[in-house]
Amino acid sequence: MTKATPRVFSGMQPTGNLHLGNYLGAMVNWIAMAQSHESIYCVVDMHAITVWQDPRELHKAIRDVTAAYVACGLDPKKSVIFNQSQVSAHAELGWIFNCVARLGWLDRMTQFKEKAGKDKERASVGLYVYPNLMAADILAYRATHVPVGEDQKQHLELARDIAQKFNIDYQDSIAEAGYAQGFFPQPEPMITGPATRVMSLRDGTKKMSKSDPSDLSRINLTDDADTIARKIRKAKTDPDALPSEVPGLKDRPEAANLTGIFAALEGATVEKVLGQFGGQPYSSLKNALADLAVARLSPIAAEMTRLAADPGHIDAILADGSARARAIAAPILKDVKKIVGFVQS
Ligand code: AQP
Repeated sequence: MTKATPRVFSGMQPTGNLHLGNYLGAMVNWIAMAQSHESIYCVVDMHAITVWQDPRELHKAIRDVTAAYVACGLDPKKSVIFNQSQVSAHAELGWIFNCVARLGWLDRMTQFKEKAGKDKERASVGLYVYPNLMAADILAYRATHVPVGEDQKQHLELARDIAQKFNIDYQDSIAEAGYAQGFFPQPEPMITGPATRVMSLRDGTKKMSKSDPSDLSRINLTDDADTIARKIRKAKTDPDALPSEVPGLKDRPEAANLTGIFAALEGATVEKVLGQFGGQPYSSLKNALADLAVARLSPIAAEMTRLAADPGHIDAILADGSARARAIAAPILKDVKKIVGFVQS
């Protein structure tokens, strides 16, 4: 396989407010990886429209998510920050991957089944081929590392399958183009940290999600201190005291979720958190968690508000990022077209 230069790519959908799951599951790893790697972070607006988005709300959400990236600590001078629809390489490579991926592969995608629900005949075709576009997002830059939450593992495996099938299907053409060991790298999913799957505050068996109809199910990065404290106070719990050791969390999804969130925010292990709160009622953990979450998230919310007041500045970040992203993707897409056999006059 190609020994590609390390390059990080990831994205979030502007389908609403970013929440604690997006932050702990993905963003903290994005920030860490941006310190040591070339990094490209996208606001994936073309993915967002796989389910209906009101155009005015989408327009605002793209800017808000960009502001959240910066407010969380990404430096737009260091990382490439842009919105997907401004770089046509994603759509172009996505089409080619529609012709590489097999229907049987997409049929196995659990996220499509969850999002399409019972009436899959009415789901958009875009929602079905979403993983092919996601593979194109990553491979348009020949990215090698993809920091994501646990829910994206299956899509990442599909991106690896697409890269491999492309390399095999076109191996002669790839060699002729001067690539001795395949064209696309196998992108590595980076699913790390104590909160790779943050669960809903209303149901510890369901993922915390932007599209959950209950706002009480998630902590948004825009929530103020009182709202954060109220949501944590109202979080679902079971009737028992907290266990003192990790095996005691088995079959107690709400206890596991709240201690996991505390550990991730504090930068401690779950063992240590249980050492502190084991044997105590939930209220002591909830009070401490509310203080910790407010201390950690309030500065982000304040910075988002400051950035939101200047949409021109956000648009300038996206324009600059798009130009840099286009410059990286253009020669890669040119080679892909040559490998596939397209005439480029
Ligand atoms: N609950 C979560 N725990 C840990 N990581 C999570 N991520 C999302 N939810 C959690 C990670 O955040 C990144 C961006 O996700 P996305 O915007 O592409 O959409 P998603 O995964 O579909 O998240 P949502 O919030 O559930 O959005 P909707 O409701 O629009 O579908 C990804 O790395 C994801 O793993």
